[in-house]
Amino acid sequence: MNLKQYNIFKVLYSPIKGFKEITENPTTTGVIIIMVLSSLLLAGLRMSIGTKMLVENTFPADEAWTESIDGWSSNGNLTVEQTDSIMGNYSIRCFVQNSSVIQMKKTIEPLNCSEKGLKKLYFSVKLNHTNNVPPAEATLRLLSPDENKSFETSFINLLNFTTWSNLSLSVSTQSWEKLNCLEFQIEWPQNQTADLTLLVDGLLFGGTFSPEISATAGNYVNLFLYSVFMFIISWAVYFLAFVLIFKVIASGQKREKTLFAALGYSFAPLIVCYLVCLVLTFTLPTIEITVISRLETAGFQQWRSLYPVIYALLYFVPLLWGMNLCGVAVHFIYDFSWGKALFYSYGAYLLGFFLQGIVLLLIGF
Ligand SMILES: [Ca+2]
Repeated sequence: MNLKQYNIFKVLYSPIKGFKEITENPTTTGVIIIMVLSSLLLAGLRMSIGTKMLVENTFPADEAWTESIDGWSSNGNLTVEQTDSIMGNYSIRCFVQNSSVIQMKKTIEPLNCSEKGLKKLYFSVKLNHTNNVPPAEATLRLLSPDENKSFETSFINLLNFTTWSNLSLSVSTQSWEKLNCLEFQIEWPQNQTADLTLLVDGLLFGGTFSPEISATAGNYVNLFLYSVFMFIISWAVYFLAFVLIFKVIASGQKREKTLFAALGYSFAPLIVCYLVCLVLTFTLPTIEITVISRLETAGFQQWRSLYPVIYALLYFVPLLWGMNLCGVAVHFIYDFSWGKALFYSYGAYLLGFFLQGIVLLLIGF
């Protein structure tokens, strides 16, 4: 196949000549090639990003442990707290009257931590003592039915008093095979009895990572088909916007077929933008996204510094480039002056951009 005959690249480096030829001989074959090339690149770009983002596997996979009081027990009153939570919709709230100790326990199905590679425990806690006295000790215990296998650690030095403390503790020293209970205990000096509240949220095990998107042929094909689908939606919606506008200002001129083909060619900049983005992502390091993301690490900084460039290349550059290409096309299709052609093309293109947003919202993307 000789790509040259379809003017795909001519509209990029010499748009006036390119669109003159396209309007004289409108064909959608070139647009189909643009669709395939841009979708192959976009699928590659998504995969490149997805394979470099390693997401932490957690157990449970959702927030189930702190969304209901199932399996929880305590030395006080247990409720779910809706107005003060860190993850999900609820935290677990325990209230103890006139005491110096508060204790909460979560019993779970026996869990083989070593088999699942669970090395870290994440949790968030928030305390309240009615007289605002800071606690003297805070203990986490991991228990198994075999009492010889228990793990206990103090986290008093990691606690904020009165605000949420988001903690991650390494539990890799234990080769747990049957962990079935997690216990939190906060103690105040014995002469400091008061009404106590303890909130627990975001209780999860973690420690292993897997790519957000695995590099498999099946995933690549899915991403490609998704990109093709998005391309077709964009093409149809922009065409609708241009027909709406040019029906009014160029009534009597039946040039829809030419307009349809020319609009498809205005997506040619996507090939350049996606290709540059793809090459840029090759320079980015692999990053681990933990339950508590550590944005200060060098890898994240590199991602963050490239983010505006990638964002511009994915959205603004194709939009600005495409609307100018449409102006050139409209100049030839409707025989408008350059000023008039560009003016109405900008309007129609922005209407298309807006309609596209609505359509994507309606179909749930
Ligand atoms: Ca929760």
